[in-house]
Amino acid sequence: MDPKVGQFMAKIKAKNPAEPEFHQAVHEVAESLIPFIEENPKYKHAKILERIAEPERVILFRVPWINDKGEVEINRGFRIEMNSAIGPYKGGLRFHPTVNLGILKFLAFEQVLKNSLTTLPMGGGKGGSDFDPKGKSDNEVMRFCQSFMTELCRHIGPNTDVPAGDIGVGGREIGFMFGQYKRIKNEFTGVLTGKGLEWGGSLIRPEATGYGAVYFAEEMLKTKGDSLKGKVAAVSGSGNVAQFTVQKLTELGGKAVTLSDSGGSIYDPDGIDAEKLAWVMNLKNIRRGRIKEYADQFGCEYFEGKRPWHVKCDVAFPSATENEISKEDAEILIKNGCGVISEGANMPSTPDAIEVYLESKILYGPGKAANAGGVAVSGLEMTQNSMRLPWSREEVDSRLQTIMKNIHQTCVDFGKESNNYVNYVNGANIGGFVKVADAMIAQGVV
Ligand code: NDP
Ligand code: 2IT
Repeated sequence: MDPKVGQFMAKIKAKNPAEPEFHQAVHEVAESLIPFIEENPKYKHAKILERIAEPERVILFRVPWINDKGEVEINRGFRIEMNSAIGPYKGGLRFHPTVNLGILKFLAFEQVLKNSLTTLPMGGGKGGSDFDPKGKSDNEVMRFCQSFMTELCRHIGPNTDVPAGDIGVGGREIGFMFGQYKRIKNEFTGVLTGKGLEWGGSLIRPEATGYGAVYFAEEMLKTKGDSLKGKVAAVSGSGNVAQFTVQKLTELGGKAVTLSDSGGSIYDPDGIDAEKLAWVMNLKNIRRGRIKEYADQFGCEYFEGKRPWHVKCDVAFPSATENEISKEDAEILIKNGCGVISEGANMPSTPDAIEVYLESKILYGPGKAANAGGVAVSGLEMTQNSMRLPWSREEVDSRLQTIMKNIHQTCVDFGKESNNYVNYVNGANIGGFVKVADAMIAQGVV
């Protein structure tokens, strides 16, 4: 390890103990940025790297609510307001039992650079709760969301901090939270994104992260004169990002052969076509069932407790959660011929999996670039809310495609090595950093 990276990380770990995911995210960025900062001393003198690793504000609160049995339950709520140099804090809310401060700080840290890459004026934030929506009734989810927003509403606003969805937070939860915000503040504003179409939402926002990850893979392949047509893909997860990744991939002539959830993964070598995908959407978004049922329904293999990386594929779209591809998984993927990884999830690859990709010189699009389509269309939802004028599907999709192309180009501009290999990790980290860093310098020591 570069000794300067070692010294920097020792301070980060001492100051933020017991936050391994935060250390991991900062370490990856520091590896890219420290050599760049050495060559550009204005960033060093202004201590920009040290400043972006410290949240501007952390909000932590009690969320009491009453379950269907009439019992009091207590969860913990968080909002990390990480950086507002280039716009209001912006980023999702995650409801999952594993949520803690370190996980949300890693997500907020990544979000700052991701949002900068989108070219839109958005700062970075993230929040959520250790509440587990699984197995809860709609009424329980509503009471939880109302209690969560009763506290959160005093900290957010359309020009201050604009949350959205992430794991465990979709249209249903955004609706309950929006209703409570509006009731308390007596204001109908674009304070959340991912809203329903009838009440301020944007067309294509549900699709945007998955579509964007596919557009990004297509851009990477284009640099090799290739495309997704005819490619076989392994996709993990079966939630929002996974579903629309499969949809766009199929539209572009590729074939998705896997999906997963926390129970295990399915392998359907015939491909998850539009009809099967519609069935999955009903299973996951309406019936809220397990992916195992797909194997029973369509007569394919189910691997209990296993991730999907052992199957033969050309492209992988990790779309479930962090650290879901280990070094061994990465080696198997590459041995089986996988040459493209486009990360729909945030930080799905462990650091030594990333090392395997970079050594093998495959096309590797890290999450903060490849999954930025979601927050980008959230930014477009904010624009439409400000204008009080919705755009058509074609308009939003075309803007999304342009944004993904621009992000790809930024990665190439900042990440191309002397041997012409594009290191998208360096490209995304440095490309995202420069705009935020220059804005921070212009705004003084604040
Ligand atoms: P959803 O809640 O819609 O779906 C999450 C999926 O991942 C589910 O299939 C879930 O399975 C699975 N999953 C979640 N946690 C785990 C775990 N610990 N182990 C195994 N499987 C797990 O979330 P999204 O699709 O919105 O998010 C997926 C990823 O994409 C996350 O990393 C998120 O941060 C990232 N992302 C999301 C964006 C968005 O716009 N929604 C934007 C950019 C990134 P189960 O139901 O069994 O828990
Ligand atoms: O990780 C992410 O970029 C998101 N969950 C989406 C954030 C947003 O504000 O749309």
